[in-house]
Amino acid sequence: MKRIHATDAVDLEDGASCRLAGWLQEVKDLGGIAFLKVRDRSGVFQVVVDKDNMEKEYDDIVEIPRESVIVVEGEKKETDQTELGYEIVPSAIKVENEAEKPLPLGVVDKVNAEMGTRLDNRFLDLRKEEKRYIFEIRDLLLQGLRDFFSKEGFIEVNTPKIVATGAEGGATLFDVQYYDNNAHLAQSPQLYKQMLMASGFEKVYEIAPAYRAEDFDTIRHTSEFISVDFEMSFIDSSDDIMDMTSYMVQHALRYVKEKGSDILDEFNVELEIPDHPVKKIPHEKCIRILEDMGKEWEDEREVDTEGEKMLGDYVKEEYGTDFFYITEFPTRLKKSTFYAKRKDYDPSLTTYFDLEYKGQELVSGGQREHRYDVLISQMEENDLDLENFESYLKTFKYGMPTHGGIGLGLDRFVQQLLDLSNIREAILFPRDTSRLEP
Ligand code: AMO
Repeated sequence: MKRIHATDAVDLEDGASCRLAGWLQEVKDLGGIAFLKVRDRSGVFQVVVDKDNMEKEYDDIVEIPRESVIVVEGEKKETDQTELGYEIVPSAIKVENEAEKPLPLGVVDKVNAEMGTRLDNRFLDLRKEEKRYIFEIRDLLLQGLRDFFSKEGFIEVNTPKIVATGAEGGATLFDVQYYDNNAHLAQSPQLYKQMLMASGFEKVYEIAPAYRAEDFDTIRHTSEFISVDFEMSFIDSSDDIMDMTSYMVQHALRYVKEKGSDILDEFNVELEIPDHPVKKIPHEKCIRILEDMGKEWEDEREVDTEGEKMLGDYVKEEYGTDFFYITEFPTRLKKSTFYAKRKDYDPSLTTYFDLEYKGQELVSGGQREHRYDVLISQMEENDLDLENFESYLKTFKYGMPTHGGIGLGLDRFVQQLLDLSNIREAILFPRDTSRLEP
């Protein structure tokens, strides 16, 4: 007999034979009769074991440890005593894999274990329904993003993750021993996306891991994250990139709202789909707003983590939205890397922007400098060794269109969308300064 899910058995006729399987969540032994609660991906079903019918097996059945995998064959019996409206009267119960005792982490216990313990035993932690819901939303978000890119004519690409040079500065590069050479893990597909613009792909996107050797632990950084990147050519200005970014976020969130409303209800969050156009505030204006709000600067006048939070609150209050762009990042800031195109009318400003969501940076991007000579002088200004960028620079010498793009942190997107307290909640097996296992 083919195994069916707990929720599928709801549609069977009273008395029908069936075969179900799952994890033994709870055993209630009342002496002559025992109730087993068994969980599969769809829900929890109840099995009633009567000692009169299963005399030989009864004592062993009530001793099966919690979280063991069991297979139950029997008859469906309708009842109003269970959530699914039926229970199973078994003819056979087979233990497929017995769980050791004690469990390193409770699955249905009310007590909240520490995050470290949970992550050490992540496979058990993920058996909890509320944890799996996070990854169901993440799945929908990915589907929504891919749906958008495909409809907009973007080609999905895969660029190398073992690379010779970094796009985001040397400080956060992981080293890799690559045969006789020293290589790195890619911090961003940035340089490759740009090279593909010289190849005439015009619109590309990539959803892949990015690596940063962040030397601190925060609730919004990990050493490995999923970066959603796009790049497009023949743009007139960074406004084209911001428009595309807003449409992407709108489409993905609409998709999640449509397909995942049941799961969203479990999180008690109000899902905002941003209106177009999304509010844009130049960096310099952000600084003035923050000063009016009483912020003091430690050194550089820059929107830092605290500033982002304050601006998020300000925009929410003034404009009733969780989304806004910080635009025109000044050239002086570290964030404005060598490839950023500067404003024609004022080279002290770049065309770079961040999209902020609930007081935290979600997206970073802008128009790139596509003119070879200007790019070289910006790299020299940044003290970069041009030799390390030879294969990148070559692509600017034989016909490079105007172009730009963005990187969006998928894990952060899930975190902010579901109001999760820590980015690690949105990652199956997170990597950080102190975690390489599991
Ligand atoms: P940036 O470095 O700002 O830009 O990264 C883009 C987005 O990726 C997410 N992110 C992270 N998420 C989790 N842990 C981290 N350590 C981490 N670092 C970044 C953030 C961030 O907004 N090359 C540019 C993109 C481009 O211009 O195309 C880049 O990588 O959500």
